[in-house]
Amino acid sequence: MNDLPNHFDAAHKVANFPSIKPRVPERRLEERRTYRTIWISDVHLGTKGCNHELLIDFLDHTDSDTMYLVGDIIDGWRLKKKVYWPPEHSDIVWRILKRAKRGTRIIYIPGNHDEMVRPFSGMNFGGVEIMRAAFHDTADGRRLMVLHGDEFDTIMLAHRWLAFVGDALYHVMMKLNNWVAAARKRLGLPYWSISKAAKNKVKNAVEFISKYEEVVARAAAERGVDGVVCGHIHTAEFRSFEYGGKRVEYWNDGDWVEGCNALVEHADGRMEILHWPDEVARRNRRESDVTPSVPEAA
Ligand SMILES: [Mn+2]
Repeated sequence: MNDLPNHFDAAHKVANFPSIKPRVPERRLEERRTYRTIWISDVHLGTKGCNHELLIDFLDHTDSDTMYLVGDIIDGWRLKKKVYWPPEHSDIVWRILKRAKRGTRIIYIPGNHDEMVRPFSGMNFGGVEIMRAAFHDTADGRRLMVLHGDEFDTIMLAHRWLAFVGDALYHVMMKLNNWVAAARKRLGLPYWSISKAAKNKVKNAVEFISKYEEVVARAAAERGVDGVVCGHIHTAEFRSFEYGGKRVEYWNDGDWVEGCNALVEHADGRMEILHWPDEVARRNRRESDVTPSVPEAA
């Protein structure tokens, strides 16, 4: 437990917010895009899998009236085994608390990896409201149910074997993913997720995801809402279903381990899944476009 003081120090720093400064300095507020709502989930703070660099970049380039943290924000399962908490993870917590302080409504719906937060549902910590699930009304009048999504795991019993095989394989793949990402970065190549590419090729995984999406959408239809927003399966997606002549939308906000996605609602109620590595690549291209060309020597 020689890592404990370090961990304690992180908690102490968060408690002393905002007297402390983040290690990665915040960008100017004027540079941010504003949305009505932002949903993110499956950040897995406390694990090496968390892509904190891209998430800090995302948080520094966006703002919203409301922000939903749709579960698995902190990975309590991994932290129980081994304490891993780099300063950038505190920076993320700092940025979320700072948003709350600036007036963003923050709703934190714990998932299965941060289930230790679930008993605090109904409470408010430094402007962060903790809820078991929520209903969100879009600007154009749709009612969406927001939950993490592990609630449907028991219904997916037939696919349980996949979860067992998946977990072991997943950690091997994540280690490989970090290694490839670091190598690609050194070579100046854009971020690319090995596990995401592999997952797309595995037929069973595709079937599992497809079935999961149907189960969740059906549950939303049964509750009479217009749609559902969830996370959990690390696969950002939009699908439209029809049950008894009524349209039901399925939105998954993805994750910050593999895909690095966020779901956003624009001022008019239009929703969009952002794939942040693409947004960064686009921004870098724009920046290189505006760089004046060096005149050639005569
Ligand atoms: Mn989960």
